[in-house]
Amino acid sequence: MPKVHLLDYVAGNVRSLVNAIEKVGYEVEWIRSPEDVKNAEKLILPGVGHFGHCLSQLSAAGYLPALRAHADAGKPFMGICVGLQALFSASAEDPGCPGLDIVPGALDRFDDSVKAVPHIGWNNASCPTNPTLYGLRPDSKYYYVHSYKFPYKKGELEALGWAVATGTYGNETFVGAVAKGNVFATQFHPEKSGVAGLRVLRAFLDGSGAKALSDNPPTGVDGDVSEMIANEGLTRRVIACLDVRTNDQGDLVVTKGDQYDVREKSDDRSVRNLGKPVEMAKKYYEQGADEVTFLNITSFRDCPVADLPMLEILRRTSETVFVPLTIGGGIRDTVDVDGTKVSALEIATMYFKSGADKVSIGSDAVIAAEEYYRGGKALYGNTAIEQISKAYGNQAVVVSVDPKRVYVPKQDATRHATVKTKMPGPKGEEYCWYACTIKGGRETRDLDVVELTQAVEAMGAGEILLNCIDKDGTNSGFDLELITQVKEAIRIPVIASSGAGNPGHFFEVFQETTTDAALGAGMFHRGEYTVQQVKDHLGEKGLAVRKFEG
Ligand code: 1PR
Repeated sequence: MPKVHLLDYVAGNVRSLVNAIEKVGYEVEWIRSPEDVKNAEKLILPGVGHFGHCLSQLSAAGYLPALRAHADAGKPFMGICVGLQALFSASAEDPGCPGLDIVPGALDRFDDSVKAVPHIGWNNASCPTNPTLYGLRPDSKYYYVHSYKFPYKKGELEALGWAVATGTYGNETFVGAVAKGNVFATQFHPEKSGVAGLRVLRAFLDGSGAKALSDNPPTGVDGDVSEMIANEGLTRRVIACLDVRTNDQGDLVVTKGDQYDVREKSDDRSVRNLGKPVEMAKKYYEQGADEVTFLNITSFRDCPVADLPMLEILRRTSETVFVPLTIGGGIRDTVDVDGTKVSALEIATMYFKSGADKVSIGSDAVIAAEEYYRGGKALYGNTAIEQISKAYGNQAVVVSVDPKRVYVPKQDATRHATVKTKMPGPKGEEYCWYACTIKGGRETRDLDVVELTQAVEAMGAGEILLNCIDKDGTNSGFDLELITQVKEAIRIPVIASSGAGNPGHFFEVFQETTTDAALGAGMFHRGEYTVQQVKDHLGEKGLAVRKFEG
């Protein structure tokens, strides 16, 4: 197999990139020292996380001159995500840290006053001067996850000979990909962008992208770019969730509860078995799921370090599923069976190395939030959320919330943030607050969802997976009141979860709230609806969705 060199500086989930490269017929050789760069013909600089962290790691290890020399020598060079950002001169994320300065200009942060940041999801990369730049297509969508971006100004980079593809988030148009000569970089993750992303990787690896560009170099921006980018934007994200646990026979199965009770109603009360995790993840990928989430729902009982089957599930899934994978359950400091202490960061690292893109933290986030308020909102950098987000970036840390409704007769009957509800309580109570729980709903705490989500946002969580125990498995639609309350409290994206029973419920949650994504489980597992049907329905109702490219 032909080779490509990949720079390994511990930048998160490189396994997915390796899988994607192998899928398009290339073999990866690792660069482990600046000396190795000289032997590289085609070189990829992957990257997730923090601009300063990436650049200072590369600088400390002596890579920067070698990378510049590779690019100057005219050899194929590709940057991905922070690997694109590293090509610019600087970033507001770490103003004191210089970039490679191959592309002039400084990155800034998305404005979060009117939209959630990070920008997470499927967006365009449209290049008016070269519409098929490196296999890009104007009507395809690509997976982005970032808070910082290079703001697009018409003609600015083009005047310097760069071909530029853009995406639009809210009222901001940003650089999604740049190319000039032998250098190509994407802000999106081609390895997580399904078939559309594999096409881009192939165009870099087989040289067809660079050749087409040299045959047709950009000659300035023709036509009305604003018209081209008017159709762009983030699509509505539809996520399939698989709750996984060992059944009474010892097999790891996908299960699904009603209000978190996953045992059959029949006399034997066996664990409901809805299928095999890897096969089901692949099925949902092929139906067009924008992400797949695995929740190891009994991890609080088992020792996650010994829990090799979950790692194996990720490894196998990431070989065939080229959309983002999230893993939750048991991400906390723990002690292994042999007495060795293992930190949450080490557990997360194992998951990232096995193919996860994000980890989801449940119980441990509640405990950390309680500490945060007890300590007068002080941050010491010692929580799992802080440590993982510092190492891998905020976007890699999801907090999974398992709230339960607590009804009260009056708004001031509790110190907690209440909502006036359209679904009164058993005694006709008109108000409720949402109490956080731990251990899969088994323990309720004196902490409400507003307190929890604000605390974890301050700690560096990048996204909230908002379940609702009252709604879980009911097929009665999402809890719109809960979602609205949380969306108003925080700036990071929210995934609405629990209660989806048909495609109309997805439309309702996108229409009635400002949720950033919506997740379904039971209705997909029971085969009542496919992910494709949900997306078709959203599309028919006029919402932007990513079409699956087979
Ligand atoms: O606390 O960090 O070890 O994480 C444990 C994780 O396992 C948490 O994310 C928690 O939500 C999850 N979990 C624990 N027990 C259960 C259970 O069901 N008994 N599942 C559980 C949570 C809820 C959703 C579900 C939606 C959609 N699953 O993710 O997929 O409610 O369902 P629906 O569309 O069928 O209504 P830690």
